[in-house]
Amino acid sequence: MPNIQNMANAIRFLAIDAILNAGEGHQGVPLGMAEIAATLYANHLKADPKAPKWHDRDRVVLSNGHGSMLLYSLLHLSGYLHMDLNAMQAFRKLGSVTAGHPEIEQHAGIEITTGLLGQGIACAIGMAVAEERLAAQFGSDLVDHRTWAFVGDGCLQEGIGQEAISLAGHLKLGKLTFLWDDNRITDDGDTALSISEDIPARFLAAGWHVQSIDGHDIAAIDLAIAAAKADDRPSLIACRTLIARGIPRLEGQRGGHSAPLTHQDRSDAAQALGWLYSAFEIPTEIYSDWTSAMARGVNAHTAWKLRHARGAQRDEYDRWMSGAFPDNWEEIQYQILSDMAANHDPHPTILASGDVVDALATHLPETLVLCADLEAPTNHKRSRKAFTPDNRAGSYVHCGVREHAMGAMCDGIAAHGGVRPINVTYLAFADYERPAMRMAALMKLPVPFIFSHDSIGVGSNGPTHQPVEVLASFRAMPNIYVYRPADAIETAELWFEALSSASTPLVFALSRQAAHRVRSDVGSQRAARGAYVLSEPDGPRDVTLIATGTEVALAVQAAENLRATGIHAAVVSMPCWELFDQQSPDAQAKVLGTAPRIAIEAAMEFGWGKWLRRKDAFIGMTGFGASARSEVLYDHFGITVQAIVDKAKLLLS
Ligand SMILES: Cc1ncc(C[n+]2csc(CCOP(=O)(O)OP(=O)(O)O)c2C)c(N)n1
Ligand SMILES: [Mg+2]
Repeated sequence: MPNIQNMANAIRFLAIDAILNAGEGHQGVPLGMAEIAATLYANHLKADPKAPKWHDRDRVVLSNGHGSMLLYSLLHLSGYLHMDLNAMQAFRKLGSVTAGHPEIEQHAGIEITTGLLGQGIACAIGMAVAEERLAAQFGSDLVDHRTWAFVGDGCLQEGIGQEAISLAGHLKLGKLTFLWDDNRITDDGDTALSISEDIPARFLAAGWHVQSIDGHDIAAIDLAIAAAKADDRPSLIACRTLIARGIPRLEGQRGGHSAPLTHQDRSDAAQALGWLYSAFEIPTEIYSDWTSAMARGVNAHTAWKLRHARGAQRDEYDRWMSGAFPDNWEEIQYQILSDMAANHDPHPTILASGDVVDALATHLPETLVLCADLEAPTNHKRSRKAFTPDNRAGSYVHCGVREHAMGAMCDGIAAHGGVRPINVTYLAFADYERPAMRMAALMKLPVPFIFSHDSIGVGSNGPTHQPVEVLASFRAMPNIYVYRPADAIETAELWFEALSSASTPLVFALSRQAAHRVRSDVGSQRAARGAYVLSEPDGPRDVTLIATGTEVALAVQAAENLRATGIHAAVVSMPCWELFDQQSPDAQAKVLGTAPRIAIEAAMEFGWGKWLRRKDAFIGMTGFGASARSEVLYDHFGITVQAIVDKAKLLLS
């Protein structure tokens, strides 16, 4: 039997030594949660440290990411190759795998990036959803793992925490367990400064299985974890702990969180806990205990490999897990595009996206749509069945009005792998899930974020629902692509581009109002170039009209009107700046031309200086929108064919 108390103390001293070595860090979590973590690893966790990306491993999320040394110590002690002693000594140093807060490195055992309190637990819920969906598809022989999240007081104070608790309870995600570090201390000190409710009661009210224990009592932790596993509800284990336990000066104190450690603290702790070893020294017996504890996971992996090898659904399982497309993917894309092209009627681009996603329900059954209570206006459910406690094979999650948790769940699903999440709501509500989108960009998770109601074209719902600054704000975010397609063909082309993305999340800004068809050709994938010449005039260009989304149709009409007056206007459709950025300077120059340019986009001008020169012009919004019908608003704000024609004449005069 492993000595779990020694295993826990090894976590403590690795954390103290790494933090002393780095000169800073957060000791509160690793010292306070050492027994909880050691018991989980010793007696329950299913993981094979030599195969960190084994698909059927339990997922461990450190939602209180500031306590990163807890995770790094666990990964080191349990034998993850990339978490050797050098990595412990490089804690917080440039380029090390042991960054200040955990950053997704699954080959090293770090499942996701955490550090924004609350994000991690919502990601964990996404992981638990992915597990249930995969198990329903492929059976428990191939898919049967748990999700464990270490949770701090801060995670449970954040609004996203409550969204996550509520939805996980509703979905009855029984293989999910939160281990709450109930130390009653946050950065400011006693939690009584800012919170007075009964937190376990919130979980109970949401349908969770709830236990409260002494978080330093190994036998109690062990029993509680066993009970959590046996219960079919998601479980909270409220572990009453002493922050920074082991360092007499800081135990239970505000400074336990992250006050600078001293060598005196280390020797006091060593004396208090009977730790006789030098910095970064772990006795062989303790390493052996960790290694023998991990044998459970290693053996489970070996047995899994045998089941996988003879599994009837192995090929399809491998396809889902690798993110590969079906063999006839080219034909499927061609068919979807042809169906789009056959219909010339104006069509809202959100419905065009819905058309694509409906086709994907059969061709890419690994897609899972998450929508925040806007099923009818976004129309991405259609033939999909709801994912519920009774139907884990469903491919549509009714997330309710919980955008932030929904965004983080998509991150968790993408990080889990095997299932492709699709996030659906309105563009004006993107700000409610922006932290999750930023994390997707930072983690390089290729999540499509589908947004309808992308401009004043929303109409009389008014300015609250009319995003004017959101496009610019996402164009400013690194590693996220903003797509604003002009019509159904561009929407489909960008969908195929999005699905081939391996490391970039995508923002689809789609229209509620009908978008006129500007394209009828199939197979050119022109939108994937980011910007392209939609129509070139007969003679040399006098002016270049550059537009995005529904404003491309206005530019097309304006170019025709200008032709009647003898002015040669080219029209450039520019659905994605980031894709256009990747074109060669030559290709860009050919598209943009040397003639005066007018950009047209029903949004703020911010950022357009990238494509416009000093004497060029912009037609768009200069402030928030208003409440009226869409056509009235386009007139009112001067985003019209006539305004483009007038501006072109002015530029050329
Ligand atoms: C969204 C977010 N807000 C604020 C912070 C800054 N922060 C990091 S840890 C912390 C206190 C968290 O308290 P708790 O979760 O109880 O951690 P403990 O002090 O117990 O380690 C704060 C405010 C953060 N990382 N993320
Ligand atoms: Mg705390």
